[in-house]
Amino acid sequence: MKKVEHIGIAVKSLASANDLFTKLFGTAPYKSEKVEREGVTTSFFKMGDAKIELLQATNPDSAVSKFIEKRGEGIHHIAFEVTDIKAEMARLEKEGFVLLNKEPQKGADNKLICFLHPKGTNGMLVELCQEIK
Ligand code: CMX
Repeated sequence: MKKVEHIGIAVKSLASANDLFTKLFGTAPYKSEKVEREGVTTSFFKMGDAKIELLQATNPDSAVSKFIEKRGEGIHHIAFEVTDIKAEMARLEKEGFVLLNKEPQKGADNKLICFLHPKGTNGMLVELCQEIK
């Protein structure tokens, strides 16, 4: 893995969280994007070489809805940039980690992504992501 690409934060309201994080960081989000398949609307802030992604659920079955219901708002996942996501998925599966999907999926911000189950990673939801060229 190359670096922390972004940290995902689950929020109830993207509009009010955007205001709050704009005040906190002193800079506005550079983009907002809906990811239908994941049931989320996101916004992104630049933070040096990494990003902060705010996530609001778009439906009650979304992973983010369930997360907020069970654990409240807060850090939802940490995403790591990889060069070759398929190779990294194969390596991690061999190491015994539980991949949430067999093939890379199209995620927000022009990325191919794959999540690892948090039960196998000390309670932290890990996302692998590779920039789509
Ligand atoms: N971090 C840590 N633990 C988490 C978690 C998270 N983000 N989300 C769920 N869990 C925990 C729950 O607290 C629960 O723990 P307990 O059994 O101790 O109560 C356990 O995982 C199971 O949770 P659940 O609510 O019953 O939910 P599911 O098993 O249905 O799903 C998970 C859990 C991780 C497989 C699911 O949330 C998932 O597929 N996540 C990946 C996809 C995702 O999060 N998409 C949104 C982001 C999209 C983007 O960034 O583009």
